[in-house]
Amino acid sequence: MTTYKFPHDFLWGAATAAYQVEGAWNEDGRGESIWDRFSHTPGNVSNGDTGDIACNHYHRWEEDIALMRQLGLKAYRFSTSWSRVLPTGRGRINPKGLDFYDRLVDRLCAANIEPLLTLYHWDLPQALQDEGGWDNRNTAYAFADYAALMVKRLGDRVKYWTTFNEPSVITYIGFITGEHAPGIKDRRMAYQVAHHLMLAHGLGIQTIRTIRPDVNVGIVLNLWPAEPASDSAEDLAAANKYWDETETLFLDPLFKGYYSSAMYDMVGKNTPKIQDGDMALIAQKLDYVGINFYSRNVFSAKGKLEKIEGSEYTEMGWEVCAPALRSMLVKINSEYNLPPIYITENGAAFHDEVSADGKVHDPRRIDYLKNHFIQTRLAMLDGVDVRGYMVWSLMDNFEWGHGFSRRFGLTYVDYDSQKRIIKDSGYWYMNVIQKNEIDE
Ligand code: IFM
Repeated sequence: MTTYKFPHDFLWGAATAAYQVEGAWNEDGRGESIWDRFSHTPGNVSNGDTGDIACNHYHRWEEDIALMRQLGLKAYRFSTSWSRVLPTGRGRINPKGLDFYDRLVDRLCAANIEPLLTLYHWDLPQALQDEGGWDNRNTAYAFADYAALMVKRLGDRVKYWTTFNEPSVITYIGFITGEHAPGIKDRRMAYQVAHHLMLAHGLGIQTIRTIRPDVNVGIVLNLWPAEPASDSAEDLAAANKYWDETETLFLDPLFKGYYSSAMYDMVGKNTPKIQDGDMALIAQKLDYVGINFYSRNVFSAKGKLEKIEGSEYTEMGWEVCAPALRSMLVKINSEYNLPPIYITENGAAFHDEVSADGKVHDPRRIDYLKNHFIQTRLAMLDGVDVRGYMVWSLMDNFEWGHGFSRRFGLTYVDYDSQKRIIKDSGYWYMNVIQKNEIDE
């Protein structure tokens, strides 16, 4: 048996996002977001589900912090809803919205749980979308003002500030496939949005640092390594081409200060408008980078493989391949000059149900997490500076276009009664955190 020990200060935690858990979509002065508008439009979300109530975390936050304590979490990654604190995106402040996050942060600190705050997890105020949303450069400046508001209020207690969660999902799924809010299919707009997200990140970092130079600032990227189906040079070239055209879209500007030539070649006439000074803003030094990892893509010279013979797949249709996490961490660590890394999301959707014994037995999720923890530890031994791990997710929640049909939680949520039941994986994770090691 091998035992994998983690550093004593390794930050074990779990993550959620505002629209996926909060509910209370129109309570206490919250404004409409693009996800409210999108999910309320028939046909956009499976089963007509919406985040109107979700996990009702807005009302059950105390119970949820008690749950985090029970799990022994050292950290909690969550996002704030822009339209809850600034109902129309800028200008008029909603004090009740700010109070909600203030109480949440206070109680997390009292419970000795480190709050990791993300400012933007996809829920743009609808009022800003009506002015062009992320296609409009002004939205980046509105984001910086929102960041200022939040850091002034919470910066004395929140030490980790993330600007954006997964800019690539916003770009590709919000603006190319249109499967996420705002549901647009426009390649020109997508790449302009990508650049404005980067600009907003840069402005946000600058603003946060000016107000609170003592906090840590970063961004969260989701990366899907592209791996070749065989040792052939053709397959390798296909995998590398895909990686260069898609996965480096944000890594390059953030950590090299420029967009790659592969990106320009691919984007062609849809190249975004970039103003003088933008790239320097975008490439400011960060205190950390968050990596979200779920799966990999495999390529042959003929294109992306739909199924890998012999592989296990999650309910999302994503291949389970933990070693790809280690090799990807090693790759980006050698290709970029990165700050410390946090795994800010990792987890799996499997079919879960409450058994006759009242428990939720999810051995596949335990295996998934265990193997990914081990691969992360191996990457650390290879020299990658990983400081913490946030499991996605603390509890089952609204999985965007899939509604409530996909369960990622360490905790099962019965959406009718809102009862939370810690799954076997939650108890297993509790033990990992306590021992700070894993046996294989
Ligand atoms: O639920 C999402 C999360 O909001 C962002 N990262 C991926 C998760 C699973 O799809």
